Amino acid sequence: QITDLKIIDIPKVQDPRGNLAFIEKDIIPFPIKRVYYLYDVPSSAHRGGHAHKKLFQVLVALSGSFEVHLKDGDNETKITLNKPDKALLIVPGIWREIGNFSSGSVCLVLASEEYDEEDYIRDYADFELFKRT
Ligand code: T46
Repeated sequence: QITDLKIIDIPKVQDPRGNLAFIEKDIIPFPIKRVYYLYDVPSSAHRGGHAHKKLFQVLVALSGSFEVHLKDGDNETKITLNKPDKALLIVPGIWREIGNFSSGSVCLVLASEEYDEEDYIRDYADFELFKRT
C-alpha cells in the first residue's frame, strides 16, 4: 500500500434532474494551475508510464472507468476510478500507469503546475534513482 495517496470526496447535489458535483479550492490541497482531460481513449491504450518530480495532481473519472497503477519505489497499489464524485490525489514521486479505460470514459486531471516536460521522469530506472537520492 502507498500511504501518500488519498481519495478526496467531491461534494455533490443529488437531484432527480441529474446530479451536480462541484470542486472548490478548499477540497484540493494545492492551487490549481492547469486542467486537462483524457478522452476517446482506446480500451487497449496505456497512458502515463512516468512520475513527476514536483507536480501534484488530482484525477477524476468524469465518465466511465479506468485503472491507475501506482508505485512509490517500495510499494504498489491499483486504484479503479469509476465515480465522478471520487478524486484520486497523486503526490510527487509516484510512478503511474493508467489503463483499462472503458468505452467513453473521461479522465479529468487538476494539476498544481503548468505543463513542464522537465518535471517528468519517463524512465523507470531514473525513477528508482530519483527515489534513492
Ligand atoms: C499524467 C497523466 C495522468 C501538453 O502539451 N500539455 C499538457 O498539459 C499535457 C498533460 C501533455 N502535453 C503533451 C505532452 C505530450 O506530447 O501531450 C502529449 C501527451 O502527454 P503524455 O504522453 O504525458 O500523456 P499521458 O496521458 O501519458 O500523461 C498525462 C500527463 O502528462 C501526466 O502528467 O499524470 O496524463
